[in-house]
Amino acid sequence: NNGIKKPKGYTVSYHANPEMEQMHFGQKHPMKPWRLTLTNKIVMAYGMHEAMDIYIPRAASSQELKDFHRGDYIDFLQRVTPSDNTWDPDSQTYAYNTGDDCPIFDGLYNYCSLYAGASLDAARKLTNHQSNIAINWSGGLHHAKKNEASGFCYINDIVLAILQLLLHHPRVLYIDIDVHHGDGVEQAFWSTDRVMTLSFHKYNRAEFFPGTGALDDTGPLNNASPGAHHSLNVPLHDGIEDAQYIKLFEDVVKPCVRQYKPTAIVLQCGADSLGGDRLGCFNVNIKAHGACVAFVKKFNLPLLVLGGGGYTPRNVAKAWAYETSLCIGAEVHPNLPAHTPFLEHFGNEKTLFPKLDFTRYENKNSRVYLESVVMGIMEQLRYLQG
Ligand code: V1P
Ligand code: CA
Ligand code: ZN
Repeated sequence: NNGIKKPKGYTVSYHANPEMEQMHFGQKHPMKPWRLTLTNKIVMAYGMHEAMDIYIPRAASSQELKDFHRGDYIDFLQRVTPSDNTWDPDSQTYAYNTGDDCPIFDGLYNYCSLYAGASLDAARKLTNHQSNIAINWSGGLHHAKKNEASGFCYINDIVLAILQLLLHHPRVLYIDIDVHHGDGVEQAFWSTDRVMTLSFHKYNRAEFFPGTGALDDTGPLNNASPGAHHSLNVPLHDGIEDAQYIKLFEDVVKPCVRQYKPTAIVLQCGADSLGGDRLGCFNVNIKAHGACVAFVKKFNLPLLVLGGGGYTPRNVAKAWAYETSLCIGAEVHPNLPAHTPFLEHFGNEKTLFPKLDFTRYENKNSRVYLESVVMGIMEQLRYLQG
């Protein structure tokens, strides 16, 4: 089995329900649940499943979804079908912000309850000490709001999983390396100090989705609110490169952990921050993306690892398979195993670390700019109790 062994001294659990991989958002929609099949095939081809506890989690119940979401929204998701007319002529919108970004497709409710069920299962394995690092690549859907869908996200599995962790943990640190701002998670925990949210993202209020996540959006402005200074944002420009991204990540995450002292960490690993992504605009390679996962792992705290965005499926699958190997602490050969299913899908790039396409975005992040961002974060951290 390629000599991949269970890690010594800790347990990694992998939560994946293959039922949701078949779902379709529609022909032209960038979100392809099929990237999860590709990820799992690479993970299995390397024999990584031998080193982890594999779970096929049940779907979350509607009651579990309502722990965060409003009842009428969940009831809507449960009963709506593609043929229903959900257009509201008064507000000139579709119900609950469904539409082009968040279409109503066949099996939608099943899809939502499956990825949420997987994140809840993963969080519970952490809280009952059956796992030290729990992985759900189908989760990480950070834009969903209490009462509406947003940016390809319907149910906020991250919020549900953090609520589960909060039953046992006094402080949870949420880190989000998706190229988009983790607005739904930030909003859900905006006024509490029991969760610190930290998102790295491309920021341009007018031109890049969702338009929130400025450096000075750090929680309620009223210093008396416990949430003040507990939402952190790292706004970036196009084209950030490997060395810059890794240094920035470490320079920000390390002081956050030192000051906030979380007892568990949730890491959203959206792979649209990779170079060559169909929606993203960074120039980050798979090794550098993985370096963030490896860095967070070193804190030795209960760790929930989630997926998120990622719109060039062959790169998403390689990144998440590589990051699975980092969680296990296994060295894997850079060439994809010859027996990997769909190997033909990868064309000439039968390696975990392909040369990504960096031609589209020039690097607009100067050293001075990144230094000012780190300073801004440090300023916020000084408000926290040491
Ligand atoms: O920009 C928008 C909205 C639609 N406009 C009215 C503004 N939507 C983006 C949504 C991106 C969602 C990212 C999700 C995640 O963070 C987590 C899973 O990765 C959008 C884009 C874009 N280029 O930003 N929607 C679409 N493209 C889109 C394209 C084709 C079909 C449907 C949606
Ligand atoms: Ca982000
Ligand atoms: Zn994204």
